Amino acid sequence: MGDMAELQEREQKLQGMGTSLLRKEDAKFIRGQGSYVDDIKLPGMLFGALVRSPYAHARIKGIDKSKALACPGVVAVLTADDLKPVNLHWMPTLGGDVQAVLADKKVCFQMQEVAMVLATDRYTAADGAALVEVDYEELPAIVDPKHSMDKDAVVIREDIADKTEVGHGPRTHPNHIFTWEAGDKAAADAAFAGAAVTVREEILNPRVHPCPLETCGCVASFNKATGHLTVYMTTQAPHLVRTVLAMLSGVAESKIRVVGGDIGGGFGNKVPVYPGYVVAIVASIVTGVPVKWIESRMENIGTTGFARDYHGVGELAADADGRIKALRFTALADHGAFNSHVSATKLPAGLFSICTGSYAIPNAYCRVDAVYTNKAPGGVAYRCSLRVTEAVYLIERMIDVLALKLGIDKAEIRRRNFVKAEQFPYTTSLGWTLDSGAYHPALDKVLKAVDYEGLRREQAALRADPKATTLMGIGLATFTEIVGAGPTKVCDILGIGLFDSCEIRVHPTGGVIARLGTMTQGQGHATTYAQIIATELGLPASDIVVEEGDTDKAPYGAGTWGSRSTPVSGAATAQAARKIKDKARQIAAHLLEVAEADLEWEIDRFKVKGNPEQAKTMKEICMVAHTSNIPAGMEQGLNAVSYYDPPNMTFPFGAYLCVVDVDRYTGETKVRRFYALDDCGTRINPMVIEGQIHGGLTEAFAVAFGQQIPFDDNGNHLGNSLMDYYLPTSMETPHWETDHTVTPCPHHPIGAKGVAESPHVGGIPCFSNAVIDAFAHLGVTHMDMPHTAFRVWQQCHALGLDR
Ligand code: MCN
Ligand code: CUM
Repeated sequence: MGDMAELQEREQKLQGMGTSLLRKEDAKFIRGQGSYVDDIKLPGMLFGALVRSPYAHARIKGIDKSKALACPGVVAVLTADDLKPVNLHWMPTLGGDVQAVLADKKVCFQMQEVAMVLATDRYTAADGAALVEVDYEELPAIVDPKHSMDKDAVVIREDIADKTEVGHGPRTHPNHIFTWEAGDKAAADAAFAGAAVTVREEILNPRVHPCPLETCGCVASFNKATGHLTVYMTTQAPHLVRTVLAMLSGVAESKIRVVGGDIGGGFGNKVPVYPGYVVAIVASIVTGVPVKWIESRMENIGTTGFARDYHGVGELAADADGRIKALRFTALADHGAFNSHVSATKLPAGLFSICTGSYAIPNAYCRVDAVYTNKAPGGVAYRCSLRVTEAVYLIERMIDVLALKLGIDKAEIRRRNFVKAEQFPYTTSLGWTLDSGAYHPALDKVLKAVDYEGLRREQAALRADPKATTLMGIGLATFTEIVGAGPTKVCDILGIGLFDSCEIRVHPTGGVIARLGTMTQGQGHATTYAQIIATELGLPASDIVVEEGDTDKAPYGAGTWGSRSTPVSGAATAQAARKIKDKARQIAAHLLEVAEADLEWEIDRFKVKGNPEQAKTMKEICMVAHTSNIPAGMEQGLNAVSYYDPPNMTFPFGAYLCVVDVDRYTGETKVRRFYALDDCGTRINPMVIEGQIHGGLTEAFAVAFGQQIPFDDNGNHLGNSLMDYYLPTSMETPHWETDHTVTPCPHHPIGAKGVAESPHVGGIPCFSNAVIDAFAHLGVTHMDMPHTAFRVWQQCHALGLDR
């Protein structure tokens, strides 16, 4: 017993994987000691403010800078003409397109960047921006993507009008970006033709915006004497940005340093390279002094990476007992005026092809047409795993529609179609190999926890009661995610494979510093990567420092998005630690004068098998590794680096259930209960996971019940301030109940899958399904998000429920 207690104590000291270690980074955040980009103040720094277009589509006939330049404190006004000599008026996007840095002859969306005013302080820069006079000639705007490819549609992108493709295959119209197809159309059509039942529904994912608390910004500092460029910026992918900047500016990549610093939320918004960054950099190169540019809230919501705007039609074919035979999906994707969102070269529709979900669907076909409109660019951002939100929304909505048509219970129809445990690894009809899963036990655990049968009985009783003032809805979502981009043979951006990295240095006294290619924005990486190393190396997490985001220090990686940090850099971390452990084992064998095979690892030390008194702790080995007492020919030190190219994506999954009460007179909805079971394989830090689930569910709640970016017919943005755009506070946010199962990832060194986006991806259809389920007995099969009180009331009113 004494031994057990001692082992436990040693294990506990490490605070390794599986423990809810409090977040190491929070000590500074809760004391207000974080350092965000706007906290950076460099001597002689100028401030940039952007002049933006009031029109969604217009020609620029002239720009008069004189009044702005006359304003005391204004130093310069930059326009596209000023960027032309350095060839920086256009830039490549992470989606294979080009984007105007400052509008060149015309603007293509409202609030597009037209000029930057540089001044000695932020207020003067804003005053100067108001004084720049731009002569516009307004053009008709295309707002509805359904009209982008009309015969007589106005050409939005004259710069590429003649191009037969923009990065992703042939174009059929000047406003067409690409067509992406997956699956076997003929086989799917045949399955539909022979099916006992088919269902069809228009499925819209409205345009939304992640709206992180900190807006985007940068401080660019070019040193004319050394030729070095340093950019402090809000970025989720500092290394990719550095590469883009090198391509753009011609400055050697070794002389460019991108520093991420602390980031107040990214949620996908901070992946792209925005014009504001580039103009600030040019301004610093030209003036030789540092230049700061920070977005306002309205600029952030109005111009930076939005999400979704997917206008789809879903169809399922099934036999009479609800076994799905085929899935078809076609969508029109509104990408705005430039195809600027991050997308792997071979995956222009992201990972949409995960849309077969958790189900064994033998035939599937999808087609997505992406088009330009006169709206801000973007499309993929917002805790989405790259179009997985749209995919999961499609399948989880459609399976409910099918259940309704057949009169089968919504849990039962899922159970009948799940990929079974013994079928893994399971290759879907759209080509992904789901590595592992245990869908039936997850769903059953949830149904039992909430007493599903009891809830359905309560619902039936309420429906039978003519005096009932509320409608009760029960929503389910049993989703499968795809995260961890990704295998470099499948995924690259601008030709760079999406591997990721970790470098570990162990110091003589056992302190460790680890540097990674990813970039935390609030996910808790300083804590969780340390926990992986703690368990792997037997050194306490408290003494392990994690550094990300400074490209001069960290090894190359593609950054933090698509929940890829754990699947890719988490694996690199374990691999690097294992290289160090291998060397430590050699040293231990040398010290103990035994063969390596005679050693066994125990928590924090190597012991001689059968002679447990003989042992060397990792701490002891750390010191010895820096002396002459190491095996002949071995080099000193305990350092390693790993570049990890994952063999496959990881496929976390979950079973969510939501109970919602709808007031039939006002359309107000109240989430009575939300139960979320997630399976992300091995859990590194249960508390951090819980935090991620709470955050993701809250964002799902926001999307399902209130967020949308509307435009009028002229392309005027109708909701880019927090007066209009819905951000739920603790008052509106429901209580979250969380649960888990653990199905380790078979191809990941520690068995972990990503988790951060699951709650968003799975949460949205769960809420929608709950709201629509409240009306299911009245023949309602679908309602579009967001389910605001007004919209839900309209449904009640149409059914005569409010009388
Ligand atoms: N984790 C764990 N065990 C696992 C999986 C994850 O303990 N099996 C922990 C990780 O160690 C990490 C966190 O959970 O601390 C999230 O890990 P992961 O799922 O790998 O996702 P990333 O770290 O790559 O985060 C990216 C993801 C994305 S794409 C968006 S969008 C989003 C999200 O993270 N943006 C966020 N969550 C966010 N949370 C905060 N606070 N701020 C954002 O901007
Ligand atoms: Cu799709 S939002 Mo996240 O992947 O940065």
